[in-house]
Amino acid sequence: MIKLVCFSIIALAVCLAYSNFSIAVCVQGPPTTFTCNTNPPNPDLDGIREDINPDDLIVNVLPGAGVDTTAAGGDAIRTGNGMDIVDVDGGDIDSDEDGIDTSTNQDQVTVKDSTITAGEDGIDTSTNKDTVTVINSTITAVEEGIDTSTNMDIVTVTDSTVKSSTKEAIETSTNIDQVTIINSIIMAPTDAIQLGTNDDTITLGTGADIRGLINCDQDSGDTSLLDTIIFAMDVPEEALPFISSQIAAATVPDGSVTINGLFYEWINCNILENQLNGVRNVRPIPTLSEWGLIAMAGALGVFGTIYMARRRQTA
Ligand SMILES: [Ca+2]
Ligand SMILES: [Ca+2]
Ligand SMILES: [Ca+2]
Ligand SMILES: [Ca+2]
Repeated sequence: MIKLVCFSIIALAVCLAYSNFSIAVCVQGPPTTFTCNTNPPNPDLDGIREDINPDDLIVNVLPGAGVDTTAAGGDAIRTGNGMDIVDVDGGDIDSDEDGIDTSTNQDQVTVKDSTITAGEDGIDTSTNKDTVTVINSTITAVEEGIDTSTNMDIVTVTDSTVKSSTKEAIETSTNIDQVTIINSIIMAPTDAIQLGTNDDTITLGTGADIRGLINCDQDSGDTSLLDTIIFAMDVPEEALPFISSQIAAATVPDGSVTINGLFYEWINCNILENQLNGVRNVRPIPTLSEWGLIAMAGALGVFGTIYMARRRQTA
């Protein structure tokens, strides 16, 4: 009887230890690395769930691979308390809860050429200093598109769309956070970007299309803070003095300005920094069909010259 109990306890312990590492269908190996590829089942319908695993995990979603937990429930990719690295490259992530949730500790999430559709947060990196980089991707979330929570976080969005239907598209919460938006649509019903308490910096590059408010400090609007918006977009050289004067005249903590036809409105921000880059209106490089026309004109000219020369000789 004691033997049986012992055996059961050992079996249970083995089971628990094993389950800690074997929840995902995405291929595991080495133990702290998960790779989602295009081998069946694709999309992975169970997702990766490492609820409180303290290990530092690496998750790679490779081009063409998908994780879809909309039927099974739960987050699509959830890592535990370790320092985790999640890299989605050409992938498709779907969940009724979070798309990617990296939990506590310093995590790094990179999403490139991918789509994330989430019923809760698109990317939730929880506490500690997290880095989120989104390139050429679409994140559509019911709650926050990107939520980096407490501690100093760095969020960079390039050539992408980040959209929330009920909350903020980007929310960085407390501590000194840095958000950079280049050539992207950031869209939410009220605050498109919400930076929490402490001195945050948001850099707006060329094509930063913020559809909603930039809220530098959701609770206070404390004037002793140094929440900064940096306007760092390219503008036509001839418009540079006028746009610069518009930024100089814009008000804090609440105000607005229009640059390159895009409207920016902020609340609870303290400093507006002008890093506009005046560019000369360069003639665009001819397209292939235009080159074709140029080549044809050139050829006709050459043939014309030869023809005229021959006529002159025969005359
Ligand atoms: Ca973590
Ligand atoms: Ca974290
Ligand atoms: Ca933060
Ligand atoms: Ca702030």
